[in-house]
Amino acid sequence: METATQASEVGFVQVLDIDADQACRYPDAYARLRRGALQAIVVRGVYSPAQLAPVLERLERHDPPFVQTWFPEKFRSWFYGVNVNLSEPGLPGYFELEDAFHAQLRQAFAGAPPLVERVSAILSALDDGRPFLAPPGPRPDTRYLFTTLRGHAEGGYIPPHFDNEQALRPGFAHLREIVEADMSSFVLTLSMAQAGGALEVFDCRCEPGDARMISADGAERPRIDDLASVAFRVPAGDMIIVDSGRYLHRVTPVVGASRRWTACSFIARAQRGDVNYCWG
Ligand SMILES: O=C(O)CCC(=O)C(=O)O
Repeated sequence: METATQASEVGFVQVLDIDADQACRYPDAYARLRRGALQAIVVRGVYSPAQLAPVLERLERHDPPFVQTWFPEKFRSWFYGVNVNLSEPGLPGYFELEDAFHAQLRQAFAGAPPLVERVSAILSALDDGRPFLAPPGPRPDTRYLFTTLRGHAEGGYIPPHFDNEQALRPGFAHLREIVEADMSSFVLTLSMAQAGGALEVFDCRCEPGDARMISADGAERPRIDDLASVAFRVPAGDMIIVDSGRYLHRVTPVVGASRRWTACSFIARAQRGDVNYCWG
């Protein structure tokens, strides 16, 4: 097992930067993220550029025909799949999409290791072998989408937020009953923007309960102007796992015509059972 000295400090952020094929040498990495000894883990070479080239070509053609949903219009970004955060209460129609979505994800990655298996195996190695699974849905034989794919067009961005804020969203009612309050996330870059499109993490941390208060109507949001920050531009094929529940973060505007494509999921421990849940 490696020790905390493997992490390096980037600004205020402690980052563990490793190769995907070395993940099993860091079985306590996720535990360190949870207890605040790390803020980010960068995993290199989850996919090679050669593996991603045909995937990207397909995503640009919208092939296979994933269900497409949108961020608020001004963010100039969309999902292949459905984001729980932005969904209606009760997630109408959501669970009916699950089979097709996961089958299409396999099709999109044909010729490369399937995304769910590849990413969950790496995450699991970083958490002492604990599984990372799509959460069970509210009805028998239903399941959440393990992830969503996201496209960000020129000018696309995501404003500053804490992922723990989403626990208050209407679509989160069922997840709130089955996951712990604190979330993290992974972002696997499928293609980078020419410039911008960075995941910028601010030196502003709050506990899950406080993030919920910040999200409440009329509450004052943190001002980013005076905050130190670290911007991660993660190359295609690499993945960042980040304490996005407790740290304020945003995606900076995409510059140039090349789209930023990612797979991104939120992660939390299950309230029951020694497993982690990932959903898009
Ligand atoms: O795409 C990223 O780098 C981060 C995404 C994010 O912050 C979110 O979806 O909440």
